[in-house]
Amino acid sequence: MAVLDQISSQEAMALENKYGAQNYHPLPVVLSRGKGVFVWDVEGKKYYDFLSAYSSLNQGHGHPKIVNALIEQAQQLSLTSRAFYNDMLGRYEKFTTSYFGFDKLLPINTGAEAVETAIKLCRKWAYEVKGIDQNKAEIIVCKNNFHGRTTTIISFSSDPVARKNFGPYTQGFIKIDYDDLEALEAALKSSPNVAGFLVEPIQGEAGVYVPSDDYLVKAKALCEKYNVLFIADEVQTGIARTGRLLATCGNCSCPNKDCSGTPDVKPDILVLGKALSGGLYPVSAVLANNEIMNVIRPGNHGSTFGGNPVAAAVATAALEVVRDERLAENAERLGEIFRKAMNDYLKTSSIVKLVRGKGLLNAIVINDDEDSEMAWDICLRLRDNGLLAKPTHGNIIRFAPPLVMTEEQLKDCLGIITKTLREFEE
Ligand code: IF1
Repeated sequence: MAVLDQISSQEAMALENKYGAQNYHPLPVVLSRGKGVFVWDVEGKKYYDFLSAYSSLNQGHGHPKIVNALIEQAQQLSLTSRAFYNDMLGRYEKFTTSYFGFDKLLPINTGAEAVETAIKLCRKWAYEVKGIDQNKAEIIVCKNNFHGRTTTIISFSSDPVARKNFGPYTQGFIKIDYDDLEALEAALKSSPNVAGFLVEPIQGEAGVYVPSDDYLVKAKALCEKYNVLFIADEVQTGIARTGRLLATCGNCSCPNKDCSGTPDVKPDILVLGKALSGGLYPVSAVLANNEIMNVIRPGNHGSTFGGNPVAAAVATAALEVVRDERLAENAERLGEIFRKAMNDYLKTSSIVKLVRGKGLLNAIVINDDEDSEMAWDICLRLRDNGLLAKPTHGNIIRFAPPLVMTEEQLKDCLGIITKTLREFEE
């Protein structure tokens, strides 16, 4: 059978089970096409995509502007490595640093690589600028974090499944409770070697935990007080997902100039990924101002594909789509509609106990224990009813559609979600 011969869902799943490492437990659906907010399985059944590849497809599947940028650049020049200059990287760096309001950008590929880059950058700044003793730098992280799956990152993970049997672990991390300013200040005071605070503005994988309104702004102020770098991991929350260009808001070029969102919390180091490319290509980035980024010198860091011309072209187009189609505003508006409708449903539900989220990063908590199968069974029934979502931890279902969704489509989806949930009500 040639690789591109038409295959059935069952055949596709059997091939993955036989020949693929079993590092995931996917929902049993085999997708073969995507357009906008829709995906189709190999048998031609159509679904609303309510995961967006974990907030990578904020601009929707197959956005023509981004696809064309990919095709045109790929036909022109795909990769030079950084051994030579290319005509795309500098222009992309200028556009993107201005878009988010930073002096410099370090281009990389995946979110985890960008987080690793931020850790290295923070440590080097600690030794060369702050003056911390060699190999003593500490970075504060939050329990129940998710920042990727490399060995250093899982070294400070709270998830035993992500961490167990991958030791020995990287040292230099202090774990504190999320959304706990007292714990943060205590950690900042605990050692003169604290270099940074790495935090998700909303803890996505943990179950879409939205912190208190003043958490990020006060955490940033504490970091300033103790001369510690505030590192925002916006890989999942960034690029308009939470109703603003960045969940930390920050001096951005977002069209919501009169944004009434959380006060500007400008990170010292900003980590981006996922929807930076609209899900078309692995593109991530670390942004910082000169006094931090200039500690990086030739030979300190890099990657073969980091900053390649296709990544530059695709990310530029993806960011232009976010700006020109005002996706942050759409996410804000539709998110309000979604949470209101789900909170109305919750009032008469025996199974949904909580709805939380910001913009179009939302989740419902099923009134069941962590290891119950109900959330999984609900997602299987949602699939049967034409909508794809997946549980995060146990009894939490994340809902994150592409930000290009229309109000009419959202209301259609709310009908599918509430109809499906009713099938599980006692
Ligand atoms: C999986 C979820 C998990 C991230 C944040 C860095 C990264 C991610 C805040 C790393 C990646 C992905 C990874 C994917 C499932 C998904 C995910 F939170 F989005 F749901 F796992 F927790 N920072 N999140 O969310 O970026 O290296 O993957 O490009 O690994 O299962 P990456």
